[in-house]
Amino acid sequence: MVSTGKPDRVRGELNAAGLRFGIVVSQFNSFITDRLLAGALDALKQSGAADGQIEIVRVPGSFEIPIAAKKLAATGRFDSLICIGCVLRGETSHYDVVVSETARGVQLAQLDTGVPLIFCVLTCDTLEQAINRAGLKSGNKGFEAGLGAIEMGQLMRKIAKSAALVAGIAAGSNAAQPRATAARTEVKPVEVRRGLERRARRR
Ligand code: INI
Repeated sequence: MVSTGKPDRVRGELNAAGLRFGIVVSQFNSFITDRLLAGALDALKQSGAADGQIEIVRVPGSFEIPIAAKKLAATGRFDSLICIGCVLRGETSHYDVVVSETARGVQLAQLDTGVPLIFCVLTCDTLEQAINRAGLKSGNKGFEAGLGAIEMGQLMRKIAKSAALVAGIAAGSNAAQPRATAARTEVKPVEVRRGLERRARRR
């Protein structure tokens, strides 16, 4: 590659062809999460994904998203996953616990597995705010998550490809060394044997 002196910009294209997606959907506040799911599917399909490229898994609440997402990511079947949930602030501190543990769990799962997990868990004070973010006034966050899943899936493939290329080049230059070593160890016993044979004939 010829260097232009400018930093390389590596981005994933918004093309879902050939990518495999998993979607984990919380059933809690399904009135909202179903709309987010519809938005995510819309983004994937508009970008070229067929039904067979998408797997949908449902969990009881947002708190259960991380374990399901991690298990799915660990199968190696997906380029990226979308985590959909909606947590509404109530009177208790349960909201804070569910929000922070869900976010923490999803982040840990993507770092542990190396599979991008797009965080599409709405955390709102009111149902009205959630409705607005699920397609009414502020767009559909599920649609944005769908685009994020495509971009990250493509980006991961690009990074893996360039890493494999670099590893291949490195293996190519190192490969000469073990072969040479192997050749030396193969030749040596023959030379030693011939020397011994010559010496035996002289006697
Ligand atoms: N789960 C949600 O996804 N949203 C909520 O608003 C919510 N509230 O408010 O409690 C919620 N709770 C359930 C939680 O996610 C678990 O399913 C439950 O605690 C069992 O582990």
